[in-house]
Amino acid sequence: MGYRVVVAGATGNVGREMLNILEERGFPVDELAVLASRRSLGTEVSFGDKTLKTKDLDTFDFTGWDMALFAIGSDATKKYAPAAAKAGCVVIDNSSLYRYDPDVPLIVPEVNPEAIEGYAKKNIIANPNCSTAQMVVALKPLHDRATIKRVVVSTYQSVSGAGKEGMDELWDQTKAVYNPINEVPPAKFQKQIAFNVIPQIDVFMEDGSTKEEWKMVVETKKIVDPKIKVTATCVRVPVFVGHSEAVNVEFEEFLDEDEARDILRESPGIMVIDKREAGGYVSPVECVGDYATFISRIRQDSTIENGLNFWCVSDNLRKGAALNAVQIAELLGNRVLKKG
Ligand code: 11C
Repeated sequence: MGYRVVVAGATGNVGREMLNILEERGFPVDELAVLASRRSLGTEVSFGDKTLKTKDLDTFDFTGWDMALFAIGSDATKKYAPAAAKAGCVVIDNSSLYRYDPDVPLIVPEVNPEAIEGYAKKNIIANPNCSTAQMVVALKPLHDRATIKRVVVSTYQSVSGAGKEGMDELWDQTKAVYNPINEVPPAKFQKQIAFNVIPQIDVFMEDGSTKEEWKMVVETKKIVDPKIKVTATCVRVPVFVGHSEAVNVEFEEFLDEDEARDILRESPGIMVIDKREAGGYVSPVECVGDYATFISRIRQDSTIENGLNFWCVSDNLRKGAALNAVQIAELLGNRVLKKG
C-alpha cells in the first residue's frame, strides 16, 4: 500500500522536478493529484510515462490525501496550506512562509531527521531555502566532529532560483547582447544579469543585508545549531541551474583538512571531488540533475586558529528544493505514516 500524494504548483520549475524525483526514487504513490493555479489550469505534466492534467488548486478537497508537496510561493501557501493541513493532509512546503514558525519543523533529512516528530503541531513541514540546504548538508558532519563557531559564506546563485522568468531573462538578455536592437531591460532581476553578477537576492533588510542572506543565517541556526554564527553575501550569477558557495568555517577545535575530507566523503548526500589540479573540482553545470551536494577545494584557512575553506555546489532545483521535499516525504512515510 502506498500514499495518496498531491503536488501543488506542478507546472513550475520545482513542481516538475518534484514529479520527476517522486518517479525516479520509486516513491510509493497510490494516487497522484497535480494542482495548479487557474492561470495554468489544464496544462499537462509528465509523471513517468503518464501525462496528467492539472486540477484547480482553488477548489481541490484535500480530505483523504496523505501528503501534499507545495511549490506555490508564500502568498498561495498562506491561502491553501492551512485548509489542507486541517483536512488531515500533511503539507511539505517549499516556500518560506512557515520556516521560522517554532511549531513547524524545518528539515534537511541528512541533518535533522529527528525534527519530523514535531510535524503534528500544525501538520506542516517546511523545506529550507536552496542556498541553506546544500550548505548545512556539508556543515553538519563537520560540526559534529569539531563544533562550528562561525561561518562566512559567499554564494554564486543561478537564475533558476528566481523561477522560469529568471531563466528566460538570462536567455533573452544573452541573445540581445549580440543583437542590441532587441534590448531586454532588467525585470525579474535588479540589473542586467547576462554577462554580469548582482549582489542582491531578495529584498533589503534594515541592517543592510538582504533577505536571502538573513535566511541563510536563521535557517542554519534552526536546522543545525542556534549557537552557530553565520554571515552571508548572496550573489546572482549568469548560470541557469546550480548554486555554488565559497564557505569559510571557524571551529572550536582543530580539524585537519585531510580528516575533514574523509568525514565529508563518508557523509550522506555528499560527493567529494577535490583533486587539487586544474579542473579537479565541481562547477555548477556539472551538478545539474544530480542529487548530491558536491564539495571541492577543501583546505586549511591558516589566517585563523581553527579554520577551513571549501567550495560547495548543488542543483538548486533538486537538493535545494524538490529532492529535499521528496526526502522529507520519504521520512514522513517511513517514520510516521508507515504505509509504503
Ligand atoms: C533564489 N534561493 O535563488 C532563492 C530561491 O526562500 O525558497 C528560493 C527562495 C526561498 O533566488
